[in-house]
Amino acid sequence: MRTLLLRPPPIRPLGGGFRVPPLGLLSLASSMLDQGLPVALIDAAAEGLSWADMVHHVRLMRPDLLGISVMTPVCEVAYRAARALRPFVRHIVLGGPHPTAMGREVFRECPEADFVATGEGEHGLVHLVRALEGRGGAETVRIPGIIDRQDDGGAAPPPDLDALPLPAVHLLPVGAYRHPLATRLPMFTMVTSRGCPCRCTFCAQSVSRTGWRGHSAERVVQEMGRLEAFGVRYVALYDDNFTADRDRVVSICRGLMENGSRLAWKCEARVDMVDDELLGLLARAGCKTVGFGIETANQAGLDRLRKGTTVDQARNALRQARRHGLETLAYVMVGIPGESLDDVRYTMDFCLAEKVSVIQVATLSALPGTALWEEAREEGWAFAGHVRGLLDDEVSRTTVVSPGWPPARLEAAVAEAQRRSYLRARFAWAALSRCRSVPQVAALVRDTARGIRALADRRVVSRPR
Ligand code: B12
Ligand code: SF4
Repeated sequence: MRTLLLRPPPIRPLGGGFRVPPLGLLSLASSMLDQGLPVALIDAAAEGLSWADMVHHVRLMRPDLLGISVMTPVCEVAYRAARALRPFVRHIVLGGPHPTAMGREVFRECPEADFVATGEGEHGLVHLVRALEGRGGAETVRIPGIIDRQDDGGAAPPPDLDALPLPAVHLLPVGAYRHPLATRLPMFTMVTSRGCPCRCTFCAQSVSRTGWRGHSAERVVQEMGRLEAFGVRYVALYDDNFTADRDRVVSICRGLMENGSRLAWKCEARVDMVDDELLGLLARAGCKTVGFGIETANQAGLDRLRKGTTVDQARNALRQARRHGLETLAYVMVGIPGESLDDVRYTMDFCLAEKVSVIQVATLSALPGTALWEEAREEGWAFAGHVRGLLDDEVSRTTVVSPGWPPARLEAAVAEAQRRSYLRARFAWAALSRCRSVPQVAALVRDTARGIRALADRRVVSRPR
């Protein structure tokens, strides 16, 4: 039984400064190997494969099972791959955040799919492969976490994180990955926890609907050490909420320092889940950048999104991080119901006054499964407009037309905020100082030119996390 897990190439190529590993597929592949099941993992985006190359590879491999990950705003990429590869594979399973939110509806959107995987997929995939091996063509599988055309196996229990095998990093082209904030190369990514204890209305969170669960500090230190031994020099931690358990973060930082780790890394945190002492410890343990979901500097806007934080907490967190020499990344949201263009300007003034290193501006977007999605449907808000990626044209997502934010106003506000964010000496200097090689400088120049062209087009733009 041959299984192929595949990330298709982008429809339009991403800028040279941004390409990160498909951690979900990597975790699935690692679990399969751990169970003695053969698996191939192709990151066509990182391998630089064209669509024709990808079809050629799969035609030669003829896998029995093809697995693809789907995110709502870019589901068309996954569906297009399923259509193109259908003739060369026996079964197709789609998993990830979009199938988790949509369930059986995915069969309608993508008739090529045979199975839909919901939630964290490690157990479901292993059981599906075993069932397909043994069932000799039966139509239904009834596995928790797997929906087939006849049956729904129900929810899969979330895996014990520390029981999952360490990621089989060798399956991916480690040297091909890039992140604009990486201060060194090679870089890789990791998640040390899944889920989040908070409930901001716009957040799809990850597929973990069970609150927050973390790997033990020992396991995190071990995994980072293994990446370092593999030659990786920078790690972007993609946890939704890295600092949710303060004691765990303290142990991770101490563990890294005791091991003499030389890794540089970044993480994401909530402004109410850091403090001066913790930020100092992060910096001493190799952290270079902390990303904060600032969203808005207006308390009413934060409350409207049920963010659960205050503007003072945001100011303190940004100042404390800076005091410890950390770069700060602020995620800012345009289109919050009840806010005006002046409110957005005020938020940008706030970030600029706090000398935030990178300000990422996005529009309010309602993803299925979120409280905002329900609110938008109940209130009859239109779903319209596309958010185009600054460096990646296929990062487009439906934007809600929330009260007070007709598309033209939203577009103008985003364009103005992005100009203020990206056309800044501080931003340019920080980006340049992160470059360690001539190709990195060349990629920066290319991406900058592309970004400036996009800004000049005045398209509604947003950059991925
Ligand atoms: C890293 C990341 C990225 C990376 C890389 C994504 C990738 N290909 O792996 C980058 C930065 C490129 C990215 C981009 C975007 N992202 Co993103 N991203 C994340 C982030 C922070 C971590 C993902 C991760 O690695 N998780 C850890 C792994 C272990 O979990 P996982 O990927 O969910 O995989 C598990 C399950 O989903 C399932 N599974 C996944 N795939 C499959 C496939 C099969 C066959 C099976 C059986 C199971 C299965 O099993 C896996 C193991 O348990 C998540 C938030 C989060 N914490 O999950 C957002 C998240 C996935 N991103 C999201 C979004 C919206 C985007 C963008 C569309 C953003 C935008 N502004 O437009 C872009 C799309 C860009 C593009 N062209 O593809 C949303 C998706 C919501 C949704 N309903 O689809 C999330 C959940 C963030 C959020 N809270 O809103 N993202
Ligand atoms: S936006 Fe951040 S803090 Fe809010 S629920 Fe999502 S991950 Fe948690």
